Amino acid sequence: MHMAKKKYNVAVLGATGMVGKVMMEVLEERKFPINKFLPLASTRTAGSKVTFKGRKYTVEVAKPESFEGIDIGLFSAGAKISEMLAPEAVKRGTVVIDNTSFFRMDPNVPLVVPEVNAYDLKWHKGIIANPNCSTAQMLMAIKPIHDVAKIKRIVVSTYQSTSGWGKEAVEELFIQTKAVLAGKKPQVKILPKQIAFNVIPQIDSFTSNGYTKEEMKMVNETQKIMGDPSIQVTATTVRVPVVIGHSEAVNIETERKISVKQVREILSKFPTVKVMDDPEKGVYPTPIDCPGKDETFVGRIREDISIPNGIDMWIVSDNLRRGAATNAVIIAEKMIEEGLI
Ligand code: 3JN
Repeated sequence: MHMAKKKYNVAVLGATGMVGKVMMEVLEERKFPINKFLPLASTRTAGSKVTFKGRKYTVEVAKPESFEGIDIGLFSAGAKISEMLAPEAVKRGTVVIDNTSFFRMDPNVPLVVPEVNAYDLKWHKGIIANPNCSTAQMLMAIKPIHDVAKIKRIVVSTYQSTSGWGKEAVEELFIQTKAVLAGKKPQVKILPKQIAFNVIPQIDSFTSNGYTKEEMKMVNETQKIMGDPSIQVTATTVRVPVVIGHSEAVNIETERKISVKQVREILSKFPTVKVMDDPEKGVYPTPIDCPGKDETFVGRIREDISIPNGIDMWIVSDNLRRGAATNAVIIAEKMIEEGLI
C-alpha cells in the first residue's frame, strides 16, 4: 500500500537575513517535505516580504505563540532571540535547529555536523545546535583524517567573508570600496575597522585570554563535535574583503603518519568534500568558486616540513550553506529519516 509521506510545518526565524534566505533556497532545492511554511523575524525586520516556492509571504514577528503547530524551527536571528524563543518553541512541541552560538556548548544540546556526528542527534531534548560556519567547514576535512591518523593539534587561520557578519557587513564592503575608489574617506559602522582594501584580525569581541569569541568557538566546538577534548586547537580568525566563502589555512599534527596521497584519497571519499588539488595546473579552491555550492573544497594539501607528522591544507566553502543553512537542513532531514522528529 502506498503511504503518503509525512509533511512538516516549518518556521524559519531570521527569514529576512542572509542565512534565512539561503535556508529557504536550500529547503526548496532539496524538496524538503513542507506542509505549512512560516517566515518569522524580529520586530526590526518583520513585515517585509519573502518568496518561497514561488509564493510571496509576509514575514511575521516571532513570538512564543508563533510556534503553535510548528514541527521544525530553523533559527538564525541572533543568540538573544534564540535564548528567548527556543525554549518557548520546544514547550510547544517544535524541534529547534539553532544556528546561533547560544546553545552550542550546553551539555544538554547536541552540536552537530551531520556528516561528522549525526549519532549525537538521538539524545536531543528539543534543541539541536548548528556550529559556527568556520568550525563546520573545517571539520569536514578534519573528521576523515582524525579517523585514520588521530589528530593531536590543529593550527588554523581563517579568511572569512563579510557575509558571515550579515548583509550590513556586505553592504559596508561595497560602500567603503566605492568611497575609496572615489578618493573619499570610508566610514566604519558595522565591522570593527575598514574592510575595503584591508583585512581585520578580529571577528566578534575579545575574551579575557586574548582570543576572540570566534576563535574560541572554533576551539570549543571542534572538541565537542569530534567528541574528543584531547584535540588541541588554536585559531586566528580574520575578516577579508570577500562577499561569500570562508577560506582556512589549516595545519594539523597527527599521532600516526599519514601521506599526502592518503589524505587526498580519504577526503575524496568523504561526503560533500571535493579535493581540488593540482597546484601545478593551477587547481586549488578560492572563495569565488564556491557560492551556491554545498561542497567543502580542499586543496594545497602538503606535508608540513617542520614536524614528523604534519599536514597543511587549504579549505574553502560557502559559509552561508555548509556553515549554516545546508548544515541545518541536513540535520532536519536526518532527524526525519531516523524518526527523531
Ligand atoms: O563572521 C562570521 O564569519 C561568522 C559569525 C558568526 C556569528 C556572528 C555573530 C553572532 C555568530 C555565530 O554563529 O557564532 C554569532 C552568535 O551566534 O553568537
